[in-house]
Amino acid sequence: MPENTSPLVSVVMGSDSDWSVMQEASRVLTEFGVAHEVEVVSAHRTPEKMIGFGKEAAGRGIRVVIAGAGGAAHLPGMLAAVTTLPVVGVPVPLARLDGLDSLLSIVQMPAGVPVATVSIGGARNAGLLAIKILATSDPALSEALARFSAELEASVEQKNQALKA
Ligand code: RP5
Repeated sequence: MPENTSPLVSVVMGSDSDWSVMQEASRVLTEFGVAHEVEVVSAHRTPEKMIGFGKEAAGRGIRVVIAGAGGAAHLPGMLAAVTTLPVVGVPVPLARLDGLDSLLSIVQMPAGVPVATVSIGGARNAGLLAIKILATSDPALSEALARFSAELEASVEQKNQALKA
C-alpha cells in the first residue's frame, strides 16, 4: 500500500535511546502504508519544544500521536495535556525497574487527560492501535486490518497443526 506524503501519525520518544523499542511502531505503520514521522521530544530536556510540538500537531495534519518514554515517563501525559489528538503511550523499559516505573508514570493519568497506554515495550501494538483509530474513517485501512487479523488467525492454526504433526 503506498504511503501518503504528509504524516498522519507522529511517533515521538523522549530520547534516541528509546528507538530500539519505538522502531516497532514505525515498522508496523510502514507495513500498513501509513505515512508517519519520527521525532525525539523530551519532556525534561526540551520542554519548550515538547509543548510547541503538542500544540501544533493537529494543525499539521497529525491524527494520532504515539509517545514513548522510559523512567520518569512524562512525555505522553504532557503531550495529551496540550493536544486534542488521541495519544498512545508506550512505556519503554530501562535497565533498572524493568519498565514498571515507565508504565506507572504513563498509565496513571488524572481524569480528563487520557493516554491509551500499551504494555511495557509494546510499540508494535501502539502502531496497530493508531492504525485502528485511522481505520475508523478509512475503509481501505479497515480492510487491510481485517486481512491482518485473518492472517494472524491462520498463523495460530498453522502452529497448532505443526504441534500435532
Ligand atoms: C527518558 O529518559 C527517555 O524517554 C529515556 O527512556 C530515558 C533515558 O534517556 P537517555 O538518558 O538514554 O537519553 O526521558
